Amino acid sequence: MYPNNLPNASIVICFYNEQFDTLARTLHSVIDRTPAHLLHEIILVDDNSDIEGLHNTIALYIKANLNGKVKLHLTKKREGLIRARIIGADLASGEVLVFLDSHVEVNKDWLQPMLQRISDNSSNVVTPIIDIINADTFQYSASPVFKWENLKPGSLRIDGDFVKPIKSPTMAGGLFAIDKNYFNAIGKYDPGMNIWGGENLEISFRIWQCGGSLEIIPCSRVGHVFRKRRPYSAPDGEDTMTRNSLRVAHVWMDEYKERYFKQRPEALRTQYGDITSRKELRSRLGCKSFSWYVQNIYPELLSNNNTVGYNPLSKDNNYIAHYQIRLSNSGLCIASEKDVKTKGSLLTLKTCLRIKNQMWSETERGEIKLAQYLCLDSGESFPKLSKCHEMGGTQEWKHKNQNASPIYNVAAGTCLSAESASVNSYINMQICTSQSNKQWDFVPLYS
Ligand code: UD2
Ligand code: MN
Repeated sequence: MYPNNLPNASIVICFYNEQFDTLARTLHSVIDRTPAHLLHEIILVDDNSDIEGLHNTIALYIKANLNGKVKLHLTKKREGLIRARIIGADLASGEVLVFLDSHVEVNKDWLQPMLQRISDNSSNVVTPIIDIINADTFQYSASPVFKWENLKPGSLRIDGDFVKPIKSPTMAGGLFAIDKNYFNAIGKYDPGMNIWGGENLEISFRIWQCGGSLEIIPCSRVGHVFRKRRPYSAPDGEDTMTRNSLRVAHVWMDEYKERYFKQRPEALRTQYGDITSRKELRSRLGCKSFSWYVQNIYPELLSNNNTVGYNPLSKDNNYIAHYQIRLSNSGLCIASEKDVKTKGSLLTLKTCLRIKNQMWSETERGEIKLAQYLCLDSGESFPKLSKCHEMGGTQEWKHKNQNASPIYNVAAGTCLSAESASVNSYINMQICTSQSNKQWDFVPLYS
């Protein structure tokens, strides 16, 4: 049950070359599933799409079918999603801004629980749970990834716990709601960021360090099409993820930025533009340090043997389990294609046998090692065996410790998947779903 007097919302949707039907699905779902008195307007920002005729098609469609609620704006030049969102926000006149990607489907009662948290406190910034729309079939399914959030033990005890807001150190970036005045007061977005990437961390750090809070609202769910690759690049080929990340690091991360450079030494030579006005913003708002953020908002990062604070020189292996990894409802297990000591070896399915190249050991920090030697690493799209770097990320895995569990990689955000349920078929990394080729059993060894 939600109060009647919730603030109204301007929904800001930016797009560049979005497929027409996909965009129409986004718009119709918002109109169908948002109570009319809460939907102040939808602001659709066309970021100078260059698909012939697309803008016109959309303009005509809106005029014929959605007139009144949807306002279409065309940017003068390609701005990138960050500046396009600022443009959309500046055009908005509702009390709350809700940002959405252009390929989503909002679910039932998606907006009210977010508005309620914002009306409780205007510095609460909130996100829905992001469900999955399959990029091949466009079918909607519940997010399995959400289950992997690191919740404190005991935080899900009674039914009511499942609907409470969950504080989150960062957001994915695409889908969130924020009080409009608060958005303006904390400095919108960094307009020096180009095209795509990094703005989600920038706004997350800024919200926390400057006195707000960021939370996931489990009762609000929005499906998003996760694509296998990004279908566009920057017009001049710039690596905007690196540029934008550098701006985040230099403005918000204090001495912790050195850790970024340690991972990405080549970034020291990348241009990132002028950051004076963002540094001024930070001091004007009197924001806290990044070490305050790490210690108070994401202490798990320090205690988890994770990249920050973890001593990479320690070689002690605390094994917590030894098992074979069997594809559920099959007699096939994950094995290295080559010898267990061959770095870079890919993985395939073999008939389950208790032999060295099917014997996996899991460590306390979530690594899965073959024959207690090389680590299972998510790789680019094919997982492989790599030298253990003890830094988490691509070598940190999560699963449910029960049969038919997905095996999720923390850095990749995807799950182990068999190309097919047959001998010699390769293991790859895919978006986590409940399909049978992504369900694994842990068959204990030595028990
Ligand atoms: C994620 C976010 C996305 C953004 C991005 C990091 C989710 C679900 N998505 O990647 O919102 O935070 O991380 O930057 O959390 N667009 C433009 N102009 C451009 C490029 C993109 O308007 O130059 C639009 C695009 O059509 C889409 C939105 O911006 O509606 C986000 O882009 P995306 O879907 O390619 O990003 P995604 O989901 O891979
Ligand atoms: Mn997207």
